[in-house]
Amino acid sequence: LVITVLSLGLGLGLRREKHQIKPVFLSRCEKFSGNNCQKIWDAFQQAYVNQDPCKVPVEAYDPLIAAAPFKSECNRMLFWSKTKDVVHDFTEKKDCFITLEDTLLGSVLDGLTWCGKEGSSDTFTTGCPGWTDCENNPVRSFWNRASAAFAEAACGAVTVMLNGSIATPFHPASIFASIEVKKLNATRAKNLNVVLVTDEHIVANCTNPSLKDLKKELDKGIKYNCEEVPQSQIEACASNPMAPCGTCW
Ligand code: AVW
Repeated sequence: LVITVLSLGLGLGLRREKHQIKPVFLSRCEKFSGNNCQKIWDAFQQAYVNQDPCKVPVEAYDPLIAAAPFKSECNRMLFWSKTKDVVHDFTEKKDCFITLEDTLLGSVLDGLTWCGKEGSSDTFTTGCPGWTDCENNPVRSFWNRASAAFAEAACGAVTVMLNGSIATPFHPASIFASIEVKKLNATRAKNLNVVLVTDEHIVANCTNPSLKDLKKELDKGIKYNCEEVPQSQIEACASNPMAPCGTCW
């Protein structure tokens, strides 16, 4: 029994050690120079630590966004919805566009799960609410807040990659539709270029009704454009180091 309890305790201790979020946060953060990563970690933690993990509002992350604001990269900002893999394959290989996940906060927290607990100053990475378990969970509130700030910073020509293999490429429940489009401001953003990514099974083209809704929802003054582009063409361009950014589609 003593051995069982000991090894169980050790096992739990090791498992806890393995899932520590702070070293991951700091090492990812340090890859971006010129930032006080400890200060950014503190601003991150204060959003959810010692809170009920279903009661973390988006505003809880305001100090974090203030500690690591998004730069306006005119003509280079890329949004996406249901195209995560093709988009990040492209941005990893070619230095043409910046997605939220290429920024400091986005890359530091991409793929991570975290939450706090009332009466504790710890950060937990297991037993946290899932995306749809409750609306105001720490992970979902972060992505909603970060997406809003990223879209507010958008300027010049803005690009979004949408999925032409699904019936509703511009889905009202998506972060892109429910948050980002609403934050695009015509004084900064001049164009929205939709790249509708298609494969062999084209379900939606640029005449899709949901894209009419997208056009309607845009701030007056933002010019709308839509182009259907095969995924194979995007992948080929990503893999060709000689192809200039403007020639992929
Ligand atoms: P998405 P969005 N359960 O491909 O427009 C778990 O639909 O929403 O694109 N995770 C979820 C759920 C869910 N129901 N819904 C969304 N997510 C998470 C930030 C999950 O991590 C960038 F700037 C999924 O991979 C893009 O322009 C991700 O949200 C925009 O938001 C994307 O869902 C993409 O969001």
